Amino acid sequence: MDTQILAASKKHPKPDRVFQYGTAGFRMKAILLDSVVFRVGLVAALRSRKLGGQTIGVMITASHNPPEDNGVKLVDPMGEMLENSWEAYSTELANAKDEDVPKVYKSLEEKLKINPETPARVIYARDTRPSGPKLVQALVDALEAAGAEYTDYKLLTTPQLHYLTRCTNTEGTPQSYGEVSEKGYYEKLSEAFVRAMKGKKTSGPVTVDCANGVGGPKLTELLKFLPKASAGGVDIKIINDDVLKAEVLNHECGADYVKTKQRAPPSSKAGNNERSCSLDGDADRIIYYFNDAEHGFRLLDGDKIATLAASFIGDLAREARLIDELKIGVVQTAYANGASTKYVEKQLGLPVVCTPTGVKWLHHAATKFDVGVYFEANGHGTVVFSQQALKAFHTKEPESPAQAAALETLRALSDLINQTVGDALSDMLLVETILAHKTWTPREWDLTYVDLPNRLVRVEVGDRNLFKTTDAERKLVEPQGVQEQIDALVKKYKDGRSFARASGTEDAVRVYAEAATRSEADDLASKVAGIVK
Ligand code: NG1
Ligand code: ZN
Repeated sequence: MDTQILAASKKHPKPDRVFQYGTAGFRMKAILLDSVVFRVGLVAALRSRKLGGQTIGVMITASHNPPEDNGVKLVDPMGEMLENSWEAYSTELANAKDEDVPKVYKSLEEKLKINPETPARVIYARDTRPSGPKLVQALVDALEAAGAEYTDYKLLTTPQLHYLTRCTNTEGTPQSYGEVSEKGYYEKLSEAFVRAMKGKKTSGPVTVDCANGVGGPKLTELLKFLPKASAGGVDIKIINDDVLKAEVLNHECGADYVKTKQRAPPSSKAGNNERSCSLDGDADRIIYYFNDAEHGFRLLDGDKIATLAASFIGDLAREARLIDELKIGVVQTAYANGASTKYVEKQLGLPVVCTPTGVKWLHHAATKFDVGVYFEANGHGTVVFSQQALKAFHTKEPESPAQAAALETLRALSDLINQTVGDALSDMLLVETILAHKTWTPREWDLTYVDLPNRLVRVEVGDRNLFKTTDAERKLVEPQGVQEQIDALVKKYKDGRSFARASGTEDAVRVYAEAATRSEADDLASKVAGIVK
């Protein structure tokens, strides 16, 4: 195997760079990624062998980043993000000299007590970026050199690959997560959607901006499985679904554009008070918004989706008389608007946990609840249900028709929601279901609480690694003295809150600030940015 790995590795030489498995795997300009993807393929094989031949997923995507970027990340058997300790092994292999690749591979095998005879199984997919096919070749070269079995799922959304990874590993067991195919994914979602809607109707259309990414063709496919709008489906108007022109991906559209620019994509023609949403380039994030005749653009971000889901599921749990036996909670990051946190704690009466940025942290914290709702403010999130919760949904004896109906809706939701990872298509159907049940327009949803004005600033610094945090990234411990200066400033602002942390995906420090008024939030953000600069 050594000679095969060495020969294959030589075909994928490493550029003079230091690589790091970050918040979302490896992500950078696609031209730098060839050796990284090759070595990630080797890690996937090792990981699969370590787990007794369970299937590992590899996704090639750079999500909301520009078309010339790409990235690669690993998916663990239950569809979760790669276990933390393996990020370091991936980084180690990614940075090895070309000629040392077989040696580092072998040393990992020995250190982790991996039996090279155990089968290795890997599935993979990619988004629509033009650099994808070449990177897939690098991956295949690694899988062959490492003697792994593999299946190419071609173009998929990131959450579809997570779904397939879990389905593959649970096939034929009582924990089966669904049929192991793309069609199985659409069938599962559409059947669950029909059950969750229970004859309720959505009102008016929803304009879905697909960021000109893989979400466009996949949503078109999903629509073939959903009932027509007139028969209880959703009237979906797809925009920005051009996947043939590479340069338009995430360009003036998509969830990241809408969230950061706080405006609808220029291509959107949605009328006042009409629902709109935007996916990102690999369809694992979603943001809702609408235009209010009086107040203009209104964003319904990840926090608003989390609060909507938590309130609906909380009500169902009460109706199902499960509220005392199930622990329901919401997981956020420091970027969640303070008003949303207050709303969950005070209005919904549910606990909120704050974790560092990055879905893996949120997901992990959410699994500590029976029903864990987690979302990043930027729209990446989902709901996870414990085995105990699922069992209760299926075995609780209802004593009234209302209780039976609530249990049935909970069962449907647990199938509708992609529990492996945030999934824009699944989250969209969840939001549509909840709004239909509540007979809410986006306006009523928006009015549940009022976001505190906030500002996110990107600050270029000499060395972002100097910024070390604690308390779920809400406080700086280094550079010394900086946190004290931030604290002193924050005190001067009504409802002020601000923090600074090094980005895990960009070479910069991010400063977030919120306060009672727009001008105070802007002022606080720029003053804190001035401190960290
Ligand atoms: P960084 O660059 O570490 O702030 C960004 C997002 C995260 C997450 C990751 C992965 C913000 C403030 N940060 O992380 O929420 O989505 O990218 O894509 O939105
Ligand atoms: Zn994404």
